This record gives sequence, C-alpha cells and structure tokens, in this order.
Amino acid sequence: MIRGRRPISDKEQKHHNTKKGDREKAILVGVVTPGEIRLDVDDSLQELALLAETAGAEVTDVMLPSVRKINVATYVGSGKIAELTELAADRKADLIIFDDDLSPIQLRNIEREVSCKLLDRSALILDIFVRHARSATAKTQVELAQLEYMRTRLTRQWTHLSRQKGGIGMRGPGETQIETDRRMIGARISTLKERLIKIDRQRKTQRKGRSQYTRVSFVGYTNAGKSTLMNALAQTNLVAENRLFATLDATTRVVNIAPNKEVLLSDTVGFIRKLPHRLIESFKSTLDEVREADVLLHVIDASHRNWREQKEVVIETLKELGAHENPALIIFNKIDAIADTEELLGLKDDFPDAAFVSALRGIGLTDLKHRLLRFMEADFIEGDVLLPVTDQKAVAHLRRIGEILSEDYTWARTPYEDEIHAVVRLRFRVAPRFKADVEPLVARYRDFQVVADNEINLNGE
Ligand SMILES: Nc1nc2c(ncn2[C@@H]2O[C@H](COP(=O)(O)OP(=O)(O)OP(=O)(O)O)[C@@H](O)[C@H]2O)c(=O)[nH]1
Ligand SMILES: [Mg+2]
Repeated sequence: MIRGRRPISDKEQKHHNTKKGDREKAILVGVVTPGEIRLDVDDSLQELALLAETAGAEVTDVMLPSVRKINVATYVGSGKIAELTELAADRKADLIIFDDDLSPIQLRNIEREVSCKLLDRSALILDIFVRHARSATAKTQVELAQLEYMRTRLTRQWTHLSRQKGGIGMRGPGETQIETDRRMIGARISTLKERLIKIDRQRKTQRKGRSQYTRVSFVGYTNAGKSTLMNALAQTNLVAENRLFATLDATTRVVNIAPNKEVLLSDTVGFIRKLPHRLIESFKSTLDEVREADVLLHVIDASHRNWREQKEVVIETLKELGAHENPALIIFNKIDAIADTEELLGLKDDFPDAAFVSALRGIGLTDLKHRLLRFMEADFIEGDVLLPVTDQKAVAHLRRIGEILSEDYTWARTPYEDEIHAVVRLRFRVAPRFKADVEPLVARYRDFQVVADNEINLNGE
C-alpha cells in the first residue's frame, strides 16, 4: 500500500508556524539616570534582550529614556508611560519588560495604563529558571524563589492599599483574599523549605562519603562555557547551549588531573548581573558545591566584550555567597573566538597565572590540569605526625581527609613515662579546610619522641 502524504491540518500548520509567529512580542525598557553611563545601561539592556529571547520572546523595540530621577509612581514618568502605551498598542506587544525591579506600586500603576503583561528583570529570570528546571531539586528551589517573590509583592501591595485608602471599604473580601493567599503561599513555602532541608541532609551524607577528594567547582557568568569545559574534562554529556542558564543543577564527577590524582569536579548554575537575591538564597543546596569547594575554577568567556564586568559580577556574587575567599584559578575560555592575537598575548601577560583554553576545540586542557594541580598543591597543608598504631581511629581519619605521602613504623615514648609505643610517622597533605582537623591530632601526640633502635634493645634486656 502506498501511503500518501497526509495533508497538514490547520492545527498542525499553526504548530509549524509557531517558531516565529507565536513568540510573544516584547518591548524592553531601561532608563539612564544622571549618575549612569549610557553604555553600561545599554549593555544591561542587551543582556535583557538575550534573557527575553531565552524566555521565548521576540524583542521588537527598546526604550531607553534619560530621566532626571526614577519616578516613584511610574518608574519612567507619566509622559514616557503614555509613549510606551502607544508603542505597545502599535506593535501589538504581548509583554513589556523593565530592566530593573519595579515596586508593587509602579507595577500596578503602569499595568493600569498598558494593556499587556508587565515584567521586571527578576520576574523574567525567574521565568527562565522555571523553564529550565529539570531535577526535583531545581524545581523545588525555583518554586521557592517564585513564591518568595510573589509573597513580598502581595504583602507590600496589601499594606500599600490599606495605607492609601484607609481601613474602611478595604476590609472584607479584598483584604481577606490577600490574607488567605498569603497564608497559602506561606504554607507552601514552609513545605518547600522542609523539602530542601532534607535534600541538604542527603547531599551532606553524599559529600561525607567523598570527603577524601579535593573538591573543585566551576563558577562563572552564565554562558561562559562551564558545562562545555566539564564535558571536555569529565567526559560528561551535559547540556551546553548558547542560551542563558542552561544549567541549573550541580553535577559532580571524579576527574583524573594527573596519574593517581583525582579530584571531584562540579558544574553548577551560572551567575548574571542583578541576579535576584532570593534565587541565590533558594539555590543554597546547589550553591553549596561552590561554597564548600577547595578550589574554584572561575571560567571567563574571553571573547565577550564585557568579560571584565562579568568577572566583577561573579566576584560580587561569590561575596554574597561567602565563597570569595576560596582559592580561585582563573580560566579564560573561548580563546578560539579571539581573532586578534595581540589581544590574546596581552591577556596572557596580564594574567600569567590563568589558564587559556577552548573548551569547544579542546585546546589548553592539559595545561589547565597542570595549573590546577600546582595551584592545589601550593595551597595545601603538609606536615608530619606521630600516631600510636593503636589509635586506629586517628590514622583512619587522616587517611580519609588527606593524602598520605609516606609512612614509617617506629617506636616512641613521652618524656614522662617509660613505656615505649609502636608508632607510625605519617607525612600527610590535606586541603586547607581540614586544618582544624589535623591540628589537634598533631598536638595530641606532640610529646612523643622517637627512640633509637639500640634503646629498644636495651629496654628489652
Ligand atoms: N567558540 C567557543 N564557544 C564555546 C566554547 N566553550 C563553550 N562555547 C559555547 O558557549 C555556549 C555556552 O556554553 P555552556 O557550556 O552551556 O556555558 P555555561 O557556562 O555552562 O552556561 P550556563 O549553564 O547557561 O550558565 C555554547 O554555545 C558553547 O558551545 C569555546 O571554547 N569556544
Ligand atoms: Mg552550564
């Protein structure tokens, strides 16, 4: 039987055309205030455009007025809102997106004028996170962030209304409704937080089991190429795409960086300027990989014209996480995309300790591993300790947290007792975070003195 081609139904036809036609049309709005440099705001808006596209929108226009100051009621002032309303109607826009966070009052006032949806940068980023969340952990974290976002809005809107219009007429259903919503949101937030506490606990147990490894975690601006680099180094198959926030989970693998030298390498969520604080908070479980890492690999997209600003944003975000003091090795990625050799040489001069790689082409990976090894070793604590062989627990602990470089079995005694103990002298190396573990061990048996072989013979007689 020959099967003919089935004619495409209207519905399917529509589906085929969704790609462009069905994308929501968005107008972006930013403002330049007297203290700001237009170029910076422009960059921020370009990034907002990328965010909007990642969320599935098509940007039709960008409004970037200079204003003397931010208007409390409407953010840009009523004149500009009128212009915006006209433009939105003309373009049949579905969305207006503001580059900065709008207060509930501003949101409400502007919403009253325009006839399409209104979002601010935080809401847009949250929307992308919702779309990209795959694992149960990421979904829980995103939902928590979204509810926190909604809750503050409801609360503030509610207090605003009651202040503006007074109690009379504002009591009753309106207020009760918001109160009920608020309570429901509150209950859901508690459930999600409890779930995250459980997830945290599981992760801690997992990490304990792997504590003998040095923990290395990628950090970097979104789209810098962290997942591509992870794939190249750990033979993983992570999603690496030219879109923002492709990764929302933490993936960890054991990676060999030299013979007999294995580290635990983690890839996590990227950062961006004006990343909503509540997202950072609710992504605590995922970002613990960063906080607790022995070494951070800060991946920079060297081909991006704003890599310097992006680097600063990453450092600022690390501060917010309390991870800015973790030792960090800088990696300039995408060097294949730098056409100007002079520029690349200049960078190498400016950052002699950094690694220069192309994760995509597999360039510079061996050098990166060497640098990482040297970097780790420079920072590690090496020392000697004498432990009685009977103290199995201490010996086992040291083995677990560090690397034993050498071990000799011998005899020792303390100055104030006559007994001779069988001891093991261990030369060890541990990550800086284990300093507090080894210090008491070293101190406990500090008084041990190794005795010479002939002394043992004498005692034995
Ligand atoms: N030219 C070039 N492109 C690269 C290189 N490394 C990564 N890319 C591209 O950059 C884009 C982003 O890469 P990802 O690995 O997803 O970046 P990421 O840092 O994990 O991004 P998020 O997970 O979204 O934060 C993809 O299109 C990659 O193909 C490189 O060395 N050279
Ligand atoms: Mg990624």
